[in-house]
Formats: sequence, structure tokens, C-alpha cells
Amino acid sequence: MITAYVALGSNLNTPSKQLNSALKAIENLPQTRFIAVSSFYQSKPLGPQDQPDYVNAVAKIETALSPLSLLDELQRIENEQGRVRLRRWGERTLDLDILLYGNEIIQNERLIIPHYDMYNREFVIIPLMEIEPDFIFPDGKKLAELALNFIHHSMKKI
Ligand code: ROI
Repeated sequence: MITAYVALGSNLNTPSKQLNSALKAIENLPQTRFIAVSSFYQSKPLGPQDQPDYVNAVAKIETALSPLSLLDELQRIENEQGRVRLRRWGERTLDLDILLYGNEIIQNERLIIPHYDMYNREFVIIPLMEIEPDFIFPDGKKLAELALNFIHHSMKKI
């Protein structure tokens, strides 16, 4: 079993409901054990500001699925929850991104792991910090050090 972290985000159609039903679907994934989820955070949009605030969280799982099978399953969940994405960097019903998959570095046309921009996103780093404060990234960076960049973050736990 490989430990993986999944970022959840939504800013349409009652975001916290979207996250809750995605978490139920993640709990039911084949060959996968659900370990933990962070609090839900309300965050200002990264991208165009004329869109609703997001709700974000990070989940920890253990899985025997390959990275691409896990991606397929997460995309299925996005689609089953009626995913809409109105524009690039714009509002969406549900985003499920694989942040990390063990210590693997993956550069595939469908999948880049670690997530290419996770170090810069407070709505990823702060929830991850909540569930894994001692985490060290595959490149040796310490999560706790990155989190110092966001100590004055404006996200509210909801
Ligand atoms: N902004 C926030 N706050 N949270 C997200 O999950 C999120 N997801 C996105 C973009 C459009 C980049 N902005 C976001 O995909």
C-alpha cells in the first residue's frame, strides 16, 4: 500500500456538500483505505476574483491502485458529481487532485506528481500541515518550513 494525499476543492453547488460526498466516494474506492481528512477551509480564489470563494481540504489515503488508476477513479468521482468547469482558472463543482503518491516523482502526460504548484498554495499547504505536520517532501523540503510562508493566511475553518 502506498500513502497518497488528495486535494479537494469546490466553489459551486454547495461546496462543502461536494467535498463531503467526494469523501464518501473516496472511502469506497477499491483497494484503498481512507486514513484522514483535514478541516474544510474557506479560501479566496486563486485566479479570477469574480468567482465564489472555494472550500478546500486534503485527504490522506493508503492505496494499492497505481497512480493512473487512482487518477481514473478520482476523475470518475468528479464526473459522477456532475463536474462543471466554466473557464480556465475559474469556478468548478469539484476538483480532486493527487498531490503526492508515496515518494514517487511522476511526469506523465496525464499526471504530474508532486502537484506542480502545491508548494505555493496555502489551501493545500495549511490543510496538509494539519494532518501531517512532520511531513518531508520527496525532494527533501520540509512541510513545516513551507507552512511558515502562510502563517498569516486568511482562510477560515468551516
Ligand atoms: N482557488 C482556491 N482557493 N482553491 C482551489 O481549489 C482552486 N482551484 C483551482 C483554481 C482555479 C486555480 N483556484 C483555486 O483550480
